[in-house]
Amino acid sequence: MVSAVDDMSQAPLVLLSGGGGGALLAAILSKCTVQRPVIVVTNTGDDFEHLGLLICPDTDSVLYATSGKLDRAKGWGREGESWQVLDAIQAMAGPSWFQLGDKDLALHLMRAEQLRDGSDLAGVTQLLSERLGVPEGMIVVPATEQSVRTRVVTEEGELAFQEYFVGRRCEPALRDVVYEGIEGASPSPSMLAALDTCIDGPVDVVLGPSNPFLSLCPILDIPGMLSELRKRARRVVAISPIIGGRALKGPAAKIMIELGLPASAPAWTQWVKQRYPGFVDTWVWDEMDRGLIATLSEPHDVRVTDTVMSKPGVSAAFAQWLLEVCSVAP
Ligand code: FO1
Repeated sequence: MVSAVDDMSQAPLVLLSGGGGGALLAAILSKCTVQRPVIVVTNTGDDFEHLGLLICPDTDSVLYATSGKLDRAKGWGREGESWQVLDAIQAMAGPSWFQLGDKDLALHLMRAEQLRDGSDLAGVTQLLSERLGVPEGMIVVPATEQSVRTRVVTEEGELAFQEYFVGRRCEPALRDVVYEGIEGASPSPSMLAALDTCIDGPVDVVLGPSNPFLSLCPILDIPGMLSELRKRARRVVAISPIIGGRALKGPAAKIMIELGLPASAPAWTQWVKQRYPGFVDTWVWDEMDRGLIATLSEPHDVRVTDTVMSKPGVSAAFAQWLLEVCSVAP
């Protein structure tokens, strides 16, 4: 189990994250840990076994993003990567559909050795954080120690997550999403220990601008997760991954349409609220969607700001704005 950070004298911000927008938000919050420690809880539903190695894509995207090593153009993997091992695998007609770069493989070999030596997922993630240079004051912790595997039910049948996401580039229309093994999972003990280390009042929880179906549900649906977070949280804030009817990256908008929902910030808000009643206090939408607030059928605490973190000058301002929102009780 990860030993809790000793200097966590202020209540941390807890960010629930997938690998895309959530990892980018984790990266900007990693620069603010002097103001407030941050615990990033990562989705494990994308994890799978490949070439005999446990691959944890969302956890690794957060590790790379917060240590300044993410390939930002691709949004996953390490910058300045080389591909000699993948080329050699391909030359032997091996499984090269999932691209593991040489440096990324180094991380995977270290993870494999640590797991074989008896470390748990949180422990190996903590070790990798230290070795990669994730700033002190930030803890990255997978949501659970148990195996949760996202599977998608599509018009062409059921697919394992990476088969759908990478193998089929999210093309088959989605009908449903299931999280195999989630009934037997429980919130990570290391996450709970980190939450309980704070001595200066309650934490604030932020649902990153991650895909709700593929990245946030496999965290929030873990039995006990909602109540463990809610009972410690002063405020729960959810950031819309939908901006102007589109997701900046990934299939969130496409999936909403396939599930019969409009791809819009209000529809995302209603969906999250219906699935997790009473969990979220404050909804964050992008400036572009300000005009849609009036379309909500009942009053919500919607806050609007510029959330497109790739725009110059936006990310630091967004982080400060978010810290401000989270600094007071709802
Ligand atoms: N995404 C791809 O689209 N193609 C890949 O070949 C690929 C390889 C890969 C290797 C390591 C890793 O940590 C992530 C990788 N991803 C790849 C991203 C991965 O599929 C994630 O699940 C998505 O980022 C969704 O969060």
